[in-house]
Amino acid sequence: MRHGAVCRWDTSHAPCQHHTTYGVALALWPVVRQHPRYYREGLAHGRRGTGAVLNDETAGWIGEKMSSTMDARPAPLYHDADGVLAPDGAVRPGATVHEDRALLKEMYRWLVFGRTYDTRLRNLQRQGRITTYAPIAGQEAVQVGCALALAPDDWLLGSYRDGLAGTVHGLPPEHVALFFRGHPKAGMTPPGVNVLPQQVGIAEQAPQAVGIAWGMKLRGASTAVLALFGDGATSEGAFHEGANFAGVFKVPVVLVCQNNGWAISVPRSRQTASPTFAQKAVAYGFPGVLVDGNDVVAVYRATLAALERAKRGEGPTLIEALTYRVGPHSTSDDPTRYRSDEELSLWQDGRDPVARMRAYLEGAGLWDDRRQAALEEETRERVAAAVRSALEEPVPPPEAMFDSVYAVPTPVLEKQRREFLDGAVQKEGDATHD
Ligand SMILES: Cc1ncc(C[n+]2csc(CCOP(=O)(O)OP(=O)(O)O)c2C)c(N)n1
Ligand SMILES: [Mg+2]
Repeated sequence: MRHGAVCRWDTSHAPCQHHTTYGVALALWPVVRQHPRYYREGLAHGRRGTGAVLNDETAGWIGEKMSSTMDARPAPLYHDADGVLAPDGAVRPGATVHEDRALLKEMYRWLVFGRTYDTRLRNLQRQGRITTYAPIAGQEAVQVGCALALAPDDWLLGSYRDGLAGTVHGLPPEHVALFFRGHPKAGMTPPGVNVLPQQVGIAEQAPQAVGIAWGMKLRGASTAVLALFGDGATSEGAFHEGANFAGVFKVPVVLVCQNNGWAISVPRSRQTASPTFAQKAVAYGFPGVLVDGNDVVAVYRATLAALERAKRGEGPTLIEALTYRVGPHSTSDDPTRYRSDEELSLWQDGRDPVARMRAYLEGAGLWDDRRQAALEEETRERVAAAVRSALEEPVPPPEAMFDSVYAVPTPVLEKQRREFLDGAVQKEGDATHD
């Protein structure tokens, strides 16, 4: 493991025993595959444990298959991305920051915007002015790093928690508040903004993104698609269907799994037995990359590399961004019932992505208190304007739910609209009669 890269098992980010073991296993592989006896013994060992059971015939068959496919395999598909910024904002040993200063400051501005808007939206829900809310705090670096790597013509798909990424990619910020207000205008993305509406169904973004990317490929476009989803989404069929199609048709898509440790109250350890989510890509025949999701520069680089690869026609990439949701799953959740204060403090106090970037910028002489005060003032105004716009948007009549479903409404939809309106008239009549 290269120095500074992220390790899923060792949170200190130092070279760790797991990687050493992994390395030894890989080094021994040529020996093992030439000696079917080792293979069988290994399988017998597996049988004594809780692993899957294979008979000897199958084992021999797998041995032959593996030998031929291993020889043809060019390079390992899974790797850890190099980290750039340590949690204290220092540049990791061996790393350099070569990004443009303006871009680095833009990253920080968006991180601060994300944190400020998030706090405001949580408060609005508490005041009963929006219906529900899924906080982003702790995950800002993934969303900002990914979205800034996109070209304006690329497409972005995200979940209920990915409004910040959408905003960075051009969605007017009031759309996020409108979404959590349950307002249909949230789904009406302005023309020219390549962001699909936020959605609650988990993992659905994967096959949708793959479909869009496939269309781009068929048209010979030089654009790509990025889909954001959570660790829990990888247990849905839609994730696997999307990933499989992406690999088979080699489409220009980047699938980004925000591993924030939890799927509501289900911990990562109950979501998968795989050591990483990133390595699931290997089974689908494309690269998987694990990146420190709280290091905005590392996320930006890993995403940019994956997008460039997609645009060169080399196919999809799965990125696992290791991060943490410091708030509740949603405003109806109480995380103190399923996770410890120690775990929260480890991430909230020790690995905050916003503080990390500020510390880096200050250390590099690119930021100071005066700039911070000006940014906070400007951000407060931007957030206030977005909230005002979202809350002032008039509530449409209920039958508006039939509008904008299709460009040309289908006969079934028209029938439903008529029935709904007749029912509404009927109810009014009943009420008058009473
Ligand atoms: C298809 C589908 N199944 C179940 C749910 C219920 N659900 C809502 S959020 C959630 C957990 C998602 O966890 P994860 O993918 O890790 O995303 P996170 O909320 O952590 O960002 C589930 C199961 C849903 N919204 N959609
Ligand atoms: Mg999650």
